[in-house]
Amino acid sequence: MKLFITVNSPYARIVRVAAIEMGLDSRIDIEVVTVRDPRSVLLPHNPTGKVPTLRTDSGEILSETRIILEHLDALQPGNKLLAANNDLVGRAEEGRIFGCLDGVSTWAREYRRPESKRFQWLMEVEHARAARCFDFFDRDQALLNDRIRVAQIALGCSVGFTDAFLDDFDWRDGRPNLSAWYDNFLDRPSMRSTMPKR
Ligand SMILES: N[C@@H](CCC(=O)N[C@@H](CS)C(=O)NCC(=O)O)C(=O)O
Repeated sequence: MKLFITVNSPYARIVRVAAIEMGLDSRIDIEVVTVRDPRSVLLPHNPTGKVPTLRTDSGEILSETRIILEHLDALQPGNKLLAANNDLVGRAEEGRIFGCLDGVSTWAREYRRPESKRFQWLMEVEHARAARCFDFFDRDQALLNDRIRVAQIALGCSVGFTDAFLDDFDWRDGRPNLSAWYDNFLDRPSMRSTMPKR
């Protein structure tokens, strides 16, 4: 299999971390590509131009983090990392975390622009969304105390992305549980070996 990534994409990182935790990483070649680039080598494979993209062993091109995770989870014999269809509590958790990540990604995209070109209203909306979600996760003992699954991996990558790229958001402030959980989660080799690069 081949996984197309950018080194700082939190979505691609979720797939990379999950692949390591599933023991599938040795079966996956990683190719670093550019995005939002008309000459990106990804475009002939995937017209969306988005990472992560996975080329499967049978040559299918899969986009969207969750669809890629479903494929990988089906390939591995161990404990499944995605919540099962009938596990509504688990699916609700995953939905909240991916929704939060969509928000912090939007915020970071705006934050990368020169200050005079930032859309202030959008920055405020996304700041408020991230604060609400992080407060919620800080109180979610079931999430923070559970074994590693996709929800925990997505949370770790969302917090890691926030920590690396959203300097104006002191996400640890008032969130001791989430903060301690993240520091502990960061010790996993899968997280250490996929750190974003500023
Ligand atoms: N919904 C997608 C989001 C993936 C995504 O937005 N990836 C970003 C990088 S973090 C990307 O490829 N952006 C390039 C673009 O928007 O053209 C998923 O779940 O995989």
